[in-house]
Amino acid sequence: MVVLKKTKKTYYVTTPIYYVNDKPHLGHAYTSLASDVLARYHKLIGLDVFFLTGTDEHGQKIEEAARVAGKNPREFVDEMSKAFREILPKLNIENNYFIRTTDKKHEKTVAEIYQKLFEKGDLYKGKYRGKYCVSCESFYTEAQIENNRCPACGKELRIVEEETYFFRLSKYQNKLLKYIREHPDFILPVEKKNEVVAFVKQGLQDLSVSRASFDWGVRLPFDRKHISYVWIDALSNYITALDYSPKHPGKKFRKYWPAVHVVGKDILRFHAIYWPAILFALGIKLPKTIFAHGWWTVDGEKMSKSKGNFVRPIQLTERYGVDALRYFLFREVPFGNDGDFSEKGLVRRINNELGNELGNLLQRYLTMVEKYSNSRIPKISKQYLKKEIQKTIKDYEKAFSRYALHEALGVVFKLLAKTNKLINDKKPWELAKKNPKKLEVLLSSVANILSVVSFLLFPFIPSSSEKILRQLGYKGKTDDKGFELAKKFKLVKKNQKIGRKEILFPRVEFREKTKKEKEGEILKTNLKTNLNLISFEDFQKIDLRVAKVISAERVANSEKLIRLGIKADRKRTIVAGIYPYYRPEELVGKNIVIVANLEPRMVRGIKSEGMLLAAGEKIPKLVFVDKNVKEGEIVR
Ligand code: ME8
Repeated sequence: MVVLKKTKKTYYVTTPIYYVNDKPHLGHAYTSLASDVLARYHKLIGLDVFFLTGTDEHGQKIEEAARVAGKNPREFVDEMSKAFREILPKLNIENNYFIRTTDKKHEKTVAEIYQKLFEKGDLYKGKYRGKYCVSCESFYTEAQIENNRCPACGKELRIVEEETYFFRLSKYQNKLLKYIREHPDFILPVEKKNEVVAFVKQGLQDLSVSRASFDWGVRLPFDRKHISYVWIDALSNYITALDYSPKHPGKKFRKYWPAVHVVGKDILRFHAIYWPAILFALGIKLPKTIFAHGWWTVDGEKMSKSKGNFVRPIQLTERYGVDALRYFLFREVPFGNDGDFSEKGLVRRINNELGNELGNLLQRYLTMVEKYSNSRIPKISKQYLKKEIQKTIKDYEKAFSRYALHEALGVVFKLLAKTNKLINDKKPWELAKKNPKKLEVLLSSVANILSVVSFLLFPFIPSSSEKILRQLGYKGKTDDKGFELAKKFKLVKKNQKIGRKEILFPRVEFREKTKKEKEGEILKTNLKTNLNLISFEDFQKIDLRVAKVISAERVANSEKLIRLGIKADRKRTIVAGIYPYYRPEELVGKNIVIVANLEPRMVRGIKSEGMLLAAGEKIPKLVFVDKNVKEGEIVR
């Protein structure tokens, strides 16, 4: 007889892979936590889940960040990627795999993917000149640009011209529009889908996907001068992590693909346009859903280095606990909307909802069982609030199917409010004297409610849910089988002895930071990053001098570098990243200021002796000095 093994349905959820030029902050944690909530929920309903996260480590931006940190790229990405990996267990995130784009296996498959696209005729060599955002690593058309700013991140755009391979994105425009029309759950939420559709309808330009001007990436097998750049490399992580290769899709890929991609709204376009087109070209099914969530600000402001207002999730979890943060993030803001983080709001929800509605209910209940029932839970077939419980489960599942995570939490807390009210209305202290049978029904009913609630809250606050179940005396697993038992009111056994009582969410106090403390924090962050204070003696060591520019030319194969021949105290060469802000010819004859006693550095094989003074983070403006000042003069 052939025994057929029942195979479970699968569910594959991914986070974006994060750039390693930054340390993990609240925004990164949010996406990863959302994916963890989805992964845990789907495990609870019996699916075989694969949950992927990781880091995006190639590209010019990373190469530059490594240089600024004074490290070689390999050393730099190893260190930074570790920070993203290590934060996961601290947030109680249970991913199945952590991918790095510098993994050998990934790099090999990316090269194979390029090869396949090339052979298919979907890559061709050309030249581009266009407006380019270094930060998002993409080009934009005039129709998309306002005030020379990147439509995705708002940064200043540069004009760039280079030999490149193009991917035939435009070829897939109509196919993509048709696909989106026919698959209503492909891009969510709906408003975001509409934005994508409008964008595609404006007309898609072919996509530049290689560079010949730097090294840190995957070399293209059919043209070794070129390096992959960078969205094909990054997006492919979702399939290379499943051992996909164009030649052998692999068992894991066949089992788990297609994915649900959870992303921030900033990168929806890449996922909902580039990625599907690449998948069309490779002959792979498109993702099941791409869900774009909103953006977190902090006390109404964008998180940024200059403000020093990055919220670091671990500082919060050390103070308030992991579950409190997990709960807050998904209760505070409808999933898909933008939100504003405030510590005050977090404290409020901990005390009012987690502490009062959930924690106190449990304590109150356990005390009743100790006092009236010898620490054992009676088991009665009659169930109070039965209909409400069943409706809660249904509404909760419906909410999850729409990614309405805040609603899923909302319906559970509504049931908790009803349970608190039930206890108040039934007055157990009176029942104990007058009607012990009814008291048993109440105690049995509330145990069942708490067991169901523990499972419903498990995706959000896993360790607290387990603590509740232990206190109810349940010793089994928090898995799909346990959930089934709870739904049938069978999880709590007759006369089950309750466990040791433990306060789940102790009250927390919020103290507004004083202005001085806030300033202190900003100073501390700045000191850690770049604004180190120096002594007057140290300042005197810096030799600032006026220099005359004698010659200027662009460095070959570089987007930014200009080689300057200057004369200060003596003649020397300085290489500076100031193209296209300055044209070489406009600099010749000008008087500038240089740091004359900086250690020489090799830049693209050129010995650079010194540094120019310039102001402005985004667009450098050189410090020019009156022509009458003689070169070599000391600046003080
Ligand atoms: O874009 N609010 O990486 P990245 C909410 N490597 N979410 C935020 C956030 C905020 N303030 N800040 C960041 C990249 N995020 C590419 C992705 S995927 C193939 C390549 C989250 O490090 C959000 O999920 O810039 C956003 O999409 C992601 O971090 C961007 O991470």
